[in-house]
Amino acid sequence: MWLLSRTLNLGILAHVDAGKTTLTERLLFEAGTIGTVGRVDDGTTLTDSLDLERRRGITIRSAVASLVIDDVSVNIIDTPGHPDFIAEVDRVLGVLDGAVLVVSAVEGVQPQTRVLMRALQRLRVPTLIFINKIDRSGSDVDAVLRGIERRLAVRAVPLTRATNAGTRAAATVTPEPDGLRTALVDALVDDDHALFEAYVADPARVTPARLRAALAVQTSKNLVYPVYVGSAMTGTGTTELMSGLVSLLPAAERDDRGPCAGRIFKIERGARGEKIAYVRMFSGVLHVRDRVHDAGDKVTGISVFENGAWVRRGAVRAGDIGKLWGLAHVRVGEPIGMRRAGAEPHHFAPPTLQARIAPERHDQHVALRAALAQLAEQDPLINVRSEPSGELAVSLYGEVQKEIIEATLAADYGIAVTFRETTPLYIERPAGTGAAQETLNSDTNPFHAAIGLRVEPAAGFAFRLDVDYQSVPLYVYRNIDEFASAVEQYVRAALQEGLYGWAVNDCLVTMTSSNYSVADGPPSRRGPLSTAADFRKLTPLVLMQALHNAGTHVCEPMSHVRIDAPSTSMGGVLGMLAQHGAAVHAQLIRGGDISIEAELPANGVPNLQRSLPAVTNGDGVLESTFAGYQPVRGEPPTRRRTTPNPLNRQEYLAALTGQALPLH
Ligand SMILES: Nc1nc2c(ncn2[C@@H]2O[C@H](COP(=O)(O)OP(=O)(O)OP(=O)(O)O)[C@@H](O)[C@H]2O)c(=O)[nH]1
Ligand SMILES: [Mg+2]
Repeated sequence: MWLLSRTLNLGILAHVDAGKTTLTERLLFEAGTIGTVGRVDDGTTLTDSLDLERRRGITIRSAVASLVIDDVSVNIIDTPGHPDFIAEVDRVLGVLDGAVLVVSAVEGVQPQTRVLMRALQRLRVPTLIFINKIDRSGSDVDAVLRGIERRLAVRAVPLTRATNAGTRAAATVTPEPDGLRTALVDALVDDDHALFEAYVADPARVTPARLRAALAVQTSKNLVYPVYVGSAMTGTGTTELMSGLVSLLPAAERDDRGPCAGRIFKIERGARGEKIAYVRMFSGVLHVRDRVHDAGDKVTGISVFENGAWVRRGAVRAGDIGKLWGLAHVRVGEPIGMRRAGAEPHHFAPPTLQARIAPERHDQHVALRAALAQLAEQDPLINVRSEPSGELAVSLYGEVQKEIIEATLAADYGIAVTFRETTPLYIERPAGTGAAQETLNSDTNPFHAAIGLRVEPAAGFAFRLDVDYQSVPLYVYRNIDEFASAVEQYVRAALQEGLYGWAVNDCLVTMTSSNYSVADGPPSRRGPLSTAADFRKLTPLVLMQALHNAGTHVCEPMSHVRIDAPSTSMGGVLGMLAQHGAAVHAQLIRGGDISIEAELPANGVPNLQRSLPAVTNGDGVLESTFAGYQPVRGEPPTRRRTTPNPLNRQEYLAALTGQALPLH
């Protein structure tokens, strides 16, 4: 029924094994969507539905389910926690109204928890925190609360507490009203002056309802983080969490007005191999038979949630999540309907590794290429590259992702593959500032366009136009903004392969001059007319020259690792780290355990992961997070280009025209 007036698109996020899938299952059960509670350990949960997920007991792809709480339809997106699958979380972030960040009462705040919290804050997603597994021995809710305040650096307000934590009898209780009231006032007055004044004037007049309303407002602004405790396994504490979901997070009112706009956040293949795209609608209504994609694809079918179950319908409207059939060309992350600013930018660090991949059977090379293209469509960060040698290379986050790709290719496509060596995915950064330009009708410039570009170091990529509209061919581009975004696209494409063959990041590119020719009349009398192709082809030539003048540093991805292990294995762990050239930053000994933090080149992490069980008797745990890029020492590694190098003008021009082209 659409009759429910509000929808909440809710993400469940956490580090690996915190209990996201178990919590999702529990919420679905409590709300009556499912009649029995499945278990991750038995491979029977609703959201871990892939074969591989059930066999391995981990979540690989995000999955959507739905439940109804009061008058709110809650679409729950259960995400994977393993850092290798962060790309799945990335795509989901942009479609959320709110989130639950799960923290284990035993393991506490992990590096991945911090990565996720930072992303939620950046995107301003209102978030509740659920401290899970209070029934497990070793759980320490107070320590976890301190960890949340200190390591997540957020203002947390516990709304429930645990008794008998660490035992099967663990239960969630609500704090006594006066204590809760004081805690709420403490947490809220800093950002609510009216509340502060009312409280000072007469504490008794600040009602629980007023505090609750203030809490909802500040939660929706990411000023405070309500904390619930409980156990997804036994179900204690989940009812309180459910009431928090609908009272503290901002569910969207249904509103069909406005232009049709949504975003694709997941793609899967149906039973017959057909493509199914998951959309979250932001405004308007999308109907069956609407044409929504540049390629002219038409929506042929739509499913939406009604009372927790998928049903076929003729339309999906603002606030809702829908499954769409018929969009053969759509990719994850793309907008639907009204043009937004193109694909969404990524929220997490890029993959840092690449591996060559080859089919075991020689005759499956083409099939492998097609299969990888299909996987890349579901997972844009897989990024398949055809090496000049004809081999295929995929970018990767880590070993687990590699195993999953291998298993998926075998199970779904019948292709057995081997991965060749895993190597770092280096990047290049400009070493300084460099500029270059081409003028019209010069000996070196065969195109009917003229541009000047400057490249300089920056944090992230940016493009700027520093020319006025008179130097832009406005008969080709509708306005100067369209010109700017076209040139930016040419620049981005050219930066995929820098001086050493690696992608160039962290630079500001400025267009410093531009000119065009017309058949008769100013600015040039020497025609012929400039076309978009002239600008497109000239840009790489000028850009690479500017980059050459700037010079680049090849940089390697670094990882920050934390290893927790029994203290008896300290010597072994330190030795292993030294062997991998890791710089140890911190060592902590607590009870019989050690915790060591270190930094090393990212491509050493899979090796560490492999050696860890041996040096820790199988008791070591390693977590790694991306720690930025550092210039490599010594001879910079190179990667062979897949496109002709514009710095070699003859070759570049020859490739463009398909024949050797003499310069004037
Ligand atoms: N004792 C106890 N075990 C739990 C609880 N919640 C989850 N578990 C167990 O912890 C393990 C991981 O649970 P999952 O629900 O798969 O965790 P997850 O966060 O979804 O894991 P990934 O999706 O792989 O990141 C499983 O063995 C669960 O049975 C809990 O509240 N108490
Ligand atoms: Mg899971």
